[in-house]
This record gives sequence, structure tokens and C-alpha cells, in this order.
Amino acid sequence: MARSWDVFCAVVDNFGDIGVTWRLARQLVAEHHQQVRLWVDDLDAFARLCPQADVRASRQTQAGVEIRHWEAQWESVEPADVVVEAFACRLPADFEVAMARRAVPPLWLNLEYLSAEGWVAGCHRLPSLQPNGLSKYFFFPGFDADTGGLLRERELLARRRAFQADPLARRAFLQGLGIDVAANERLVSLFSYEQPALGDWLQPLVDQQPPTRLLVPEGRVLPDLKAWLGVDALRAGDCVTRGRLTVQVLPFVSQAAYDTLLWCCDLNGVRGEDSFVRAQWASEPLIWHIYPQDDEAHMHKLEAFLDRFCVGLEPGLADDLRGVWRAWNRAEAPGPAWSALLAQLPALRAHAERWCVALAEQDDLASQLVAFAARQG
Ligand code: TRH
Repeated sequence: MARSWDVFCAVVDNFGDIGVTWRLARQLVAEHHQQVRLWVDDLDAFARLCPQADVRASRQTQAGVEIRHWEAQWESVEPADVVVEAFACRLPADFEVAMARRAVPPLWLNLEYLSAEGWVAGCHRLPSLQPNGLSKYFFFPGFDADTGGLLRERELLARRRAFQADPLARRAFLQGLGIDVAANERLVSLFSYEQPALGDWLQPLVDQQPPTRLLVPEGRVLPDLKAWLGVDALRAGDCVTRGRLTVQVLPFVSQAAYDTLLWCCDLNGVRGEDSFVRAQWASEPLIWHIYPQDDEAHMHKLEAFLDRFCVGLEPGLADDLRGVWRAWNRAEAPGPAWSALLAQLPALRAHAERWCVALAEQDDLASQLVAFAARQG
């Protein structure tokens, strides 16, 4: 059944909030034929992911999704059948009043942040009574059958596998980004937060075989990279070589192109939530820079994910992986685990594919949201 949806996104910082909601909104339209309005408070952030967007338009349609700037006259907005508040962003007060006034009240969902922790399954889909008299349901993405799953488009894995089996397509895609890879070169992408220890991670690559090409989309890690390279400026298109390591700065590309970049690399440094999930669908080795939180809460989340991910991994490799991920997130030098891990990329790749296949057995997040809405009437 075609329902109407209001998806609310407040951009706190970075691109994760808009990255997830924009992807979800597109999938609800394309695969489930829902009618979706995406309310965004920061159109500049949206335009980084959707370059054809008009940053001045209060209303526009992109990929079948009605994009609305979050500055409406709320009295005149009739709430949709389903209201999704992403990442606990507060809805406009007048809109909450209108929701309660609706003849059939909307299904109200709080789409939560991703976590691999065990408590998530117990909280998934729990209702909570709100001051306007409606219940709001917590909807948790996650890594097992008791959670809401992960965003995954229907044909994603088939498209990814076809691409990875086609060296010409890979070469053409990389050339389109100005990347000329040598035959024996190892490709590594790096999308991370600030990393003060970056030099300790890059130095071993200067002397190591095979040569490495590090692809870095413009963003928060560039000052650390610039400092280590000892250059005055770094911008998209720049290429700097130190020994066997070539660093190439890329422009920030569309979500679809970023996916394809992940599919091309032998190792992906990813961060936050959405790029982290996309790297798992890419089925290549990854290192996760988790979004830092107060009181080291993020380190518990990191361990919870590692506990799941390392099942079935050869114990020595699992130790190296844990050591590398912990050191990266604590901004420490990696120690010998880093070179050991790089030497085992083929084994890690095989494990990443097994992990990806197992994850794909659960229903994807958009399908689960649609099914939940159907069950609630
Ligand atoms: O930008 P992030 O750090 O977002 C974070 C997290 O979501 C975090 O949990 C949240 O609390 C915080 O925001 C507010 O990382 P993330 O989640 O990977 O989002 C980045 C998005 O940008 C993702 O959709 C992929 C996209 N992207 C592109 O479209 N093109 C690019 O070139 C790159 C590098 C990323």
C-alpha cells in the first residue's frame, strides 16, 4: 500500500544524518512506491550528497523524493501517514500538535543510531507515550534478526559483484576520478575524522611493497595529512608521492560514486554510520573510525561490533584487526599489527564477503519500516 511519509533530518554535524535519511527516502520511493517528503534543515549539506539540488529552494523534487527545507509554516502542513524522526531530532511543536489532530494519527517512529550492542534488540520497536497523546516507536537499525536491519537496496550486491568482476569498468570509473592505478598498486580509501597519529600509519607504507595509492576525499583528515606530507596546501586533484606511497586527494563525490569507490579499493577507511555500512556491502577489508562520544561510549560500540565481526576469523588475524581498529580510534601508533594486517588482506577480504552474505540474510531497513507501518494499520 502506498503510504505518505514525512522524514525529518536535522544535520547535527558531518554527513551521516542526511546520508542515511536521503538514502532511506530514495529507497522508500524507488522500491516501495511510497510518497516521501524529506525535511532537511541544512540544504548545503544535502547538496554535497546530491549536487543537482537547489540550495535555495524551499521545496524541490529529487529522485522522486519531495525535499522540503525545514522552515515551513507548520500550521498549513498536514502530517503524513508515517512520521520518521531521524536520530531523535525534535519535531516542530506545531507539527506535533497537528499529528495529534489528524483523523487517523500518524505512525510516529524515532529512527535511532546504529549500534551492534546487545541491548538494541530489546529496545527495538518499543513504544513511548508522548505529551501529545501519541506513541512514538523506537526503530533501531542493527546487525541481527531482532533489529531493524541495515539500509540495502534490492540490487546492491548484484551490482557490486558485477562491477568487481569487470576490470574495465573499474579502470574506467577510476579514470573518471583522475585515478591512474598501476597494475601492482594497492588501493586504499580514507574517509575519517581528524587523525593526529596519521603519520605513524602512513610511514610504514613509504617503504612497503606493494606500492600503495591512498585516496582521500576532501574532508576533516586533510590537515593531518598536510602536516605529515609537509605541504602548504592540499586540495582535490593533488597527488603527492613519498617513496612507495602516493597520496591522492579526491573531490567529495555523490553517494553512488562513493559506493563504487569503496568497491574498487583493497582497504577502506570509513567512519560514522553510513560509509561504515556501505563498506560492509562493498565486501572489502575495512577500518572503522567511529563517531567519538563522551565517556568513551563509542569504544563500547566499537567492541560490540568487533565481537560480532570477528566470529569465524582466524584468531591471529582477529587479534591484529582488533589491535588496528582500537589504535586507530585512540589515535595511537598502530604497532606491528598494522603491517601484519596489510599482509593478510586476501584473508580479510574472504571474511568480509562471508560477513556481507550473512548480513544480507536479514531484511533491509526500508523493507522493515514499510512492513512495520503495514502491521500498525
Ligand atoms: O559524516 P559522518 O561522520 O556522519 C556522522 C555519523 O553518522 C555519526 O553517527 C553521526 O552521529 C554524525 O554524523 C552526526 O559519516 P557517515 O555516517 O559515513 O556519513 C557520510 C556520508 O557521506 C555517507 O552517506 C557517504 C557520503 N559520502 C559521499 O556521498 N561522498 C563522498 O565523497 C564521501 C567521502 C562520503
